[in-house]
Amino acid sequence: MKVLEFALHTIALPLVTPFTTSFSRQTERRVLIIELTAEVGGALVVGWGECGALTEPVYSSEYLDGVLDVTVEHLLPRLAAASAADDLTAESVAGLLSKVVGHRMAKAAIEMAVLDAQLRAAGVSFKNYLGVTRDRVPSGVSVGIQDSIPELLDAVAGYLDEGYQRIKLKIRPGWDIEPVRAVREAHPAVPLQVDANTAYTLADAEHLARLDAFDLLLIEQPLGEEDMRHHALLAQRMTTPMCLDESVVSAASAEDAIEWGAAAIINIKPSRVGGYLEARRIHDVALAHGTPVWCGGMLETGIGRGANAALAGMPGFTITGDISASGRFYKQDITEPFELVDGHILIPDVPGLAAVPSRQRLAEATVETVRIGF
Ligand code: OSB
Ligand code: MG
Repeated sequence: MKVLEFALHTIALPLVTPFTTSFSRQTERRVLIIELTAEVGGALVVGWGECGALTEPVYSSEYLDGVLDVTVEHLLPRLAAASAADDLTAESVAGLLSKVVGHRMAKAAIEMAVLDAQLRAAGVSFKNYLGVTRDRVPSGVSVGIQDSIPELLDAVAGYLDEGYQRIKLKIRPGWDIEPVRAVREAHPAVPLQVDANTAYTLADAEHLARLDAFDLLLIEQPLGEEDMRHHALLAQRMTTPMCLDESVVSAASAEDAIEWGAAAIINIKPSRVGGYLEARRIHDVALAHGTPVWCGGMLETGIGRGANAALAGMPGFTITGDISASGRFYKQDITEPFELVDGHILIPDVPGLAAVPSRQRLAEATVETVRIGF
């Protein structure tokens, strides 16, 4: 394809309730949406991408303003020659950007917009591109840290009433054993897991092993992003299966984590690993090793949410992911909302990655747009 313009929209969406993790308390989601206008075989096509980065570098080293800077100054210019030769494809984006170290979330958003435009031009759904045969995926919900255990129990009961099939509790030192115990006692049979977002060290092994009493599906990223070996050591001291999120940034690191015993399960987030194509490679590596995966989230708008649902339809995704309904985070999304249907999210089967934003909703939510002409 030949690119005409990348429009980088920074939008702000208020959250229905504050989302507190071990690293931050968010009341709004400020997110970069990429609108790509391109010419494919003489036809004008628009593609949409969404960036996973938060406003602060507290989940990973990337953050919104940094993503904007690297995208404008270092990433988009590297696509110019291929675009001018009408030779740009989604499959070529990662290679063209590979000299830039890291910045995977920024790269992922660009690749996503190109892939969306490419699939739309071809009239192919992401689901079919991936060879997915399922029509829907079970829906789980990530429950933030609450001010008290009664409030947590209320929140969990509300999500279960809505039909969510799996509960993930955010934990941190001081909010771990007792909240998990309370939820487990209130709901003895509910599929339950925890996510610490790197808040512990190996010195906490004995404390974390107390979570083994609660029949958890997994514990997600208890230790630091770079502590692969410590995760392997911790895994030997707990019976709860070890799952990595932050530490797995590529198919190569996924293979390391599996081979070294640092991960029995992997959370795949397309944005964290540089895009949907690398996410698929992680899926393939894990499937070959018999390691289950599930699809995580970054509070996606409908744009990323629909694409995540399609990815999670692949056969290795045997564990319920964090693909909730849009209403879990947003009163008003920028796309048509994804709803829970019998505890599931339906996998979109329309050309492209899935959803497109409404022009009016996008305009209402936009804080700033930067346009890069090609
Ligand atoms: O660790 O999975 C995480 C949100 C922001 C940053 C990191 C994480 C999360 C979530 C929410 O847990 C997942 C979602 O529903 O989008
Ligand atoms: Mg996580």
